[in-house]
Amino acid sequence: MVIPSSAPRYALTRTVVVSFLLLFISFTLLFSYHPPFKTTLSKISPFNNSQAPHPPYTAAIIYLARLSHADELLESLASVNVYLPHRDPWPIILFHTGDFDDTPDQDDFLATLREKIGGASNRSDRDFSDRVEFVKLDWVLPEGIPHTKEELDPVSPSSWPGYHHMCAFYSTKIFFNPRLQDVTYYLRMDTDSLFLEPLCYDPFEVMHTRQRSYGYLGVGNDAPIVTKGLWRFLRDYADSHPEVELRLNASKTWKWPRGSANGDVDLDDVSVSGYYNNFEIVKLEEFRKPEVKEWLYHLIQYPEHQEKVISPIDHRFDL
Ligand SMILES: Nc1nc2c(ncn2[C@@H]2O[C@H](COP(=O)(O)OP(=O)(O)OP(=O)(O)O)[C@@H](O)[C@H]2O)c(=O)[nH]1
Ligand SMILES: *[C@@H]1O[C@H](CO)[C@@H](O)[C@H](O)[C@H]1NC(C)=O
Ligand SMILES: *[C@@H]1O[C@H](CO)[C@@H](O)[C@H](O)[C@H]1NC(C)=O
Ligand SMILES: *[C@@H]1O[C@H](CO)[C@@H](O)[C@H](O)[C@H]1NC(C)=O
Ligand SMILES: [Mg+2]
Repeated sequence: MVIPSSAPRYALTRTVVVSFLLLFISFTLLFSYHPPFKTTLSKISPFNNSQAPHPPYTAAIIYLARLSHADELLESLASVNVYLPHRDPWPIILFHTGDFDDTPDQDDFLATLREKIGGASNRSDRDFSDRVEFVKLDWVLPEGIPHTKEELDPVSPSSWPGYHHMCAFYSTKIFFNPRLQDVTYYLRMDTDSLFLEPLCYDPFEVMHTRQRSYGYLGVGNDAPIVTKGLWRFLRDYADSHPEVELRLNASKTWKWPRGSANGDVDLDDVSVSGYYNNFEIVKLEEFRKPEVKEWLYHLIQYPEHQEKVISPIDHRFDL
């Protein structure tokens, strides 16, 4: 796997950043390399929002929220309010798993938000806090894996199962979430993601006018401990999907790991590159294409696949 030496190395201390690596893989399968999003943005002139007609797309800013992280979420929302320009007052969707079920909890949160940002923003005719929506998610563990921490022995017991649900949500389920059905682009923010200075362009406009599918912050790689089995899974997938293998073969940036056939390299020690997606912009339609759905379908079947995983050294990798 080739990672440009200039690629930022983020301290990805949290485990199983599967969400971003799976996205990376999806996109590696789908698209040839695009230069990082930010390199293209400087060419775009600042957005002019005076009396612009409705754009031919819809957008949303999304978070996965929890009450325990309400303070940092408020900070993040305040930064969106102040620094993110927009041609339309797109909704801000706070996905949650029950923390905001009660209307008083929602009202309290919004009241605190209003207090924090000081009333109506100047940039839209709709108050910022009026754009906030709460959307409940029902998280269920996949069939085919043990459902207790003790039996499952997850790589990071302290973050089981929430973090793992989060990964499954952002890597597969989100593309088919009913609330996002008619949304063209979403911008994901984590509760600890912040805009630090004004953005001089509307990112959704940029995605649209430049016909982009994905915008991201950087490329990094996870500790191999959290991606065990992934290379073999990919290898199996490519074997059973020649059209995918053909695309991988043709890619200038994608490489199977070298040196794994002679026994020197255990694939489980080889890191997998992925997008660092605490901030990302996604064109949903791209992830709903049949060939991507097929990949996502295989991903969610993975617990069963694990049963038939083979020897740690796979000779087919000596390409
Ligand atoms: N509701 C809910 N939200 C969660 C849970 N775990 C993580 N999140 C949220 O999901 C988003 C992503 O989680 P992070 O902990 O930032 O995971 P990450 O981006 O892979 O890790 P970092 O690189 O350290 O940021 C954040 O907005 C979290 O607040 C959970 O168990 N429940
Ligand atoms: C912004 O757009 C409006 C309407 O299209 C136009 O009249 C105006 O001149 C534009 N302003 C700038 C600074 O480009
Ligand atoms: C909105 O903008 C006007 C001037 O353009 C300014 O006087 C006013 O204080 C602003 N209001 C807020 C809430 O920022
Ligand atoms: C991809 O490349 C490998 C190694 O050159 C080759 O064995 C394989 O047949 C190729 N696959 C396809 C689908 O072209
Ligand atoms: Mg994060």
